[in-house]
Amino acid sequence: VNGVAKSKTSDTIPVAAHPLAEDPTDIASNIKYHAQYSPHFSPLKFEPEQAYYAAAESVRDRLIQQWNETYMHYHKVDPKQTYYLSMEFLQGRALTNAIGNLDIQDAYASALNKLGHELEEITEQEKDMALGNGGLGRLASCFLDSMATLNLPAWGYGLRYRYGLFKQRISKAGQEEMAEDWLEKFSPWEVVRHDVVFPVRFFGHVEVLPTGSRKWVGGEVLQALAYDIPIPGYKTKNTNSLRLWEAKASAQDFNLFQFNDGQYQSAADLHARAAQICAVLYPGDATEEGKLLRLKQQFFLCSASLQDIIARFKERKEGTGVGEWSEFPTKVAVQLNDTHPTLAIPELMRLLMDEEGLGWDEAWDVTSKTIAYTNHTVLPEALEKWSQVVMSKLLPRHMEIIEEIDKRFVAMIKSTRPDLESKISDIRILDHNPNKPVVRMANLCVVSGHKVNGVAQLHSDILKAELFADYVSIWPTKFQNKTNGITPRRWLKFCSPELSLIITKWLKTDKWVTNLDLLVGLREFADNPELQAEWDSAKMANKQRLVQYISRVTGESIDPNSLFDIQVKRIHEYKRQLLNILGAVYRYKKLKEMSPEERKTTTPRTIMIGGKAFATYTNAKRIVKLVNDVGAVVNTDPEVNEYLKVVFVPNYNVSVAEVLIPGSELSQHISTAGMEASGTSNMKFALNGCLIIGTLDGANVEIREEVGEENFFLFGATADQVPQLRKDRENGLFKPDPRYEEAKQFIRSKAFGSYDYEPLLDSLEGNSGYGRGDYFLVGHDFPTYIDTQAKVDEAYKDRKKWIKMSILSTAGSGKFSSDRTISQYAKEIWNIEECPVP
Ligand code: 4GP
Repeated sequence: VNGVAKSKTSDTIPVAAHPLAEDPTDIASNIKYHAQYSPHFSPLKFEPEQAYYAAAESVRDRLIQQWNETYMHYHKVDPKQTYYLSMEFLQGRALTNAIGNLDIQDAYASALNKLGHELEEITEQEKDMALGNGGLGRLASCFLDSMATLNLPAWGYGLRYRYGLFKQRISKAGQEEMAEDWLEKFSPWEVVRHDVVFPVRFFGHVEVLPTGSRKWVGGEVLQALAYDIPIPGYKTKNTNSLRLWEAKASAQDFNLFQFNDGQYQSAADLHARAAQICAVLYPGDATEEGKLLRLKQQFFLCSASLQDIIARFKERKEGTGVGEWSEFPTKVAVQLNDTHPTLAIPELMRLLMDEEGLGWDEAWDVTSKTIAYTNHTVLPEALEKWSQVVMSKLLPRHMEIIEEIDKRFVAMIKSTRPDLESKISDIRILDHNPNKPVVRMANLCVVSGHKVNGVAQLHSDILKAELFADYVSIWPTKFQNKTNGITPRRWLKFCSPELSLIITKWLKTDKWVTNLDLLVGLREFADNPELQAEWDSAKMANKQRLVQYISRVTGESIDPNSLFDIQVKRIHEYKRQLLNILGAVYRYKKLKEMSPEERKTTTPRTIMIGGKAFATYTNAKRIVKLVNDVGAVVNTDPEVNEYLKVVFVPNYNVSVAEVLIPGSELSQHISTAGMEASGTSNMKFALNGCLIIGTLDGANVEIREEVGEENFFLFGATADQVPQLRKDRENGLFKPDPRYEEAKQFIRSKAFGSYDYEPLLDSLEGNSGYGRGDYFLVGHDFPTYIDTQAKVDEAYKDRKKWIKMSILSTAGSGKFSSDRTISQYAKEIWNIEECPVP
């Protein structure tokens, strides 16, 4: 069933080791069974690492059981199913999540106790499954959790990167990137599916058959091998799949003759090329080779996934005799997570026409009804454009299909919308710029998909008013908003168990875990001193945990009574970590100027910043270096370090977030308005009772509405002011605040070491020019940022009031459950329904 090893029977293993044991003694024996019989470790050792693998394998047995039942059930009912295609999934650790969702946490804790281990120590052994980069990858993983919890037939498809995203190390030079070896030992969560393999072709040419139909032949063919990760829902049997593809070459491609002749490399040439495909996420794309590799990765994901989806569609139709292709969109919804999987569009067209024999119109009808697209950013550099030359070489048949889609779109505009004729060159898919002809992937998605959505109200409004405005006039009902969400299981219940217990106690129910709107019930107790005291002590316990973590990974000792102020996200100029650190520099300078008495009246702060800078993004790396340099000076300055610490948290990932967020009190979401599509960590912080200092950007707008403006520290220009402010700047009308000049000057004075920060600071100067002119408006927003930070300092002095605001922040976060988001996708885009396993 579902290609999984037959379940073990009692004559091969002791009865007590039954995979579904409930009793801690039986679970302990099950764990021991895995420790002894799994081939991975010596049975003589049972140290935390072995205990982790053995415990994980015993949990996996349960997951596999439920996962098989789920598969069988979907197979029988044959509901419409969603497939979420994404180049990234940031799953984080699985063990805590799995036992939490299966509601067997306590049994596992006491089973491990019996074996001489602490659950917490065991879960710490697990490496994060680091198959993502940022927001859209973590969003995909939250979505998987919600899909299973809501009993929705919905799977994820991605790639099984050998090294995923890089591991960040901080040295004197700043950020260093290292390969993240998440598979160093093995992953107990994946089930390799030798029965699920599809060929994926690259290069070659198109042949015209005598029938007139076209066929893509030649080139090189790799094999896509499936690895399934079972995805359990919270307290439900439904266990969905995240299917990750690995690229392989077959034995025929191993040239034994060459090998025996000593030509080892060329003998295994295709095997080496296959290994490149799934080596890393986002290989550098400055070179032509890098670009080609990224395109190969994208196509590999799309082709393997669609062949699999089609095979399942046919399999479920078998025997009923109703294999009509027009039914396909009533059984299949494909969601493209940003433009990376856009090639799913021409690939589905190709499979339907060239492999299944459909005509263009029929194939187009099926494709456009099946596929929908989510946009996650308006940054121009992130809107993918692929060279037509490269595309024609790597995917000649797909290029033909894209050309045809483009041609038909242009013809449609000419015949039905003459008013748009002057804009055709902007809105068509192909950009025929003679210097660099490209395919515009976002345009291909909008033209071909049946729905397009943004990820927060403001972002969706901006898409409609700007980026996709002309398309809105053509297809007014195609565009939607789906405000992002986060799973309350991982991001509250499991990462902050103390706070969760308090919430459950005061709401007199734990139903909030699957109905987050219930949190609003906390509002009536926000002034209650008893709740406040409990809340305060739970937050303090989380802060203490964070203190220990920081000490362990950075050696820095931080004061748990200081205000914990956190900004964690990818390092990017638009996210403005530079504004944060300039603010810290200014704060430091002012503290230095104060008398010891005066200092005592200030609010002590620990500013923590974490995030990875893309390896080739020079300014982002300079920002990382600056944060570290400022920390090195401030934290060793005996005059001020009682009042201020600046800590760079290395190698930010999901597990690190699970320690940082529960211990946070203030978090910074300070992007230039209009540039952060949504943000999702803002939701996690707010849910954990952390107050936000932020701009009116992305989902901040909605968070502020929900938690109440009095519980949100707002500053900065609004999205509609930004264009004029940039123009003013260009016209030399910007008048910098003296405090801003002071902060920059302090860095220039080499107060934080001799590193050359001039190129970074220079990006803030001048009126315009590449990398200059303060495009992100740090200078404009600096004064209100500093003023608002002063308000934060004042508010923190009133402990009772702060705790009340914290409670109200959690109480107002109900909207941001990914269960809500996914229900909306299910109803308004996918048209799928729940299919609970009995
Ligand atoms: C991110 C956006 O930057 C972030 O605002 C949003 O919350 C997240 O997607 C999920 O929608 N974008 C990316 C990306 O991660 O690679 O473009």
